[in-house]
Amino acid sequence: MNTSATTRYVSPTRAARELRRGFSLVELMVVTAIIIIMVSILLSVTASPAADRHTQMILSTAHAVATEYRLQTSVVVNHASTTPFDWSTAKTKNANGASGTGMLNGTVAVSASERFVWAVNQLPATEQMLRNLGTEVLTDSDGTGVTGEGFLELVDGWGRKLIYVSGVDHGDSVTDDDYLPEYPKPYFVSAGADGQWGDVQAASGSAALAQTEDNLYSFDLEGKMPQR
Ligand SMILES: [Ca+2]
Ligand SMILES: [Ca+2]
Repeated sequence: MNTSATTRYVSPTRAARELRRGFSLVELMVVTAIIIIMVSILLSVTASPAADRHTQMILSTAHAVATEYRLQTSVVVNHASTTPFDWSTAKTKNANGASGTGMLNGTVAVSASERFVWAVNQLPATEQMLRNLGTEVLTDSDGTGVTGEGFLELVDGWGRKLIYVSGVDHGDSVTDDDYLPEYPKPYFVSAGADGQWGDVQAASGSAALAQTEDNLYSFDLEGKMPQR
């Protein structure tokens, strides 16, 4: 189809003259500055999504591990108590021992996600699923005074520890409730790019609530939204 009938013909040399007349040095500098700003914005936007996508993959895998473990054992790892595992007995899989409510040798706190990893690592199938995430994701880089207390933890795409919860009821006494959405099933959460957990129950418009906005939750990947 010919669409050039209504287009005014401009010779190449005249077009070049008009182009040369059309742009002053100041205008070119402005255009260059705008391009530099746009490229820097693009780079800052694309840098985060890589970690974001990596975190979503980690959350998705962790959720699949929890599901597989539950299918094979009928056990949901409890984040808030010692049941169904007795932490007063020695833990030989990836730590020497633990006692009390998640305390290693009575002194080092073992987080809920570390208890989750310890539990699913007892099962070869789920241990392999976690191991496939790689040593940068399944790591033991926390601990007080020394690097690592002997329990592996899962970290997100920014290298920060994930939280595991087996279900949150804001009416109960779980102290982590302030930054965890109410959801009756197990889930994993990352603090997101800002590294801040925030407070899901904070007043609207508050800084604490805003910190929760980039948090990533494994239940969101299933298209399910919790009560907030
Ligand atoms: Ca650890
Ligand atoms: Ca956050």
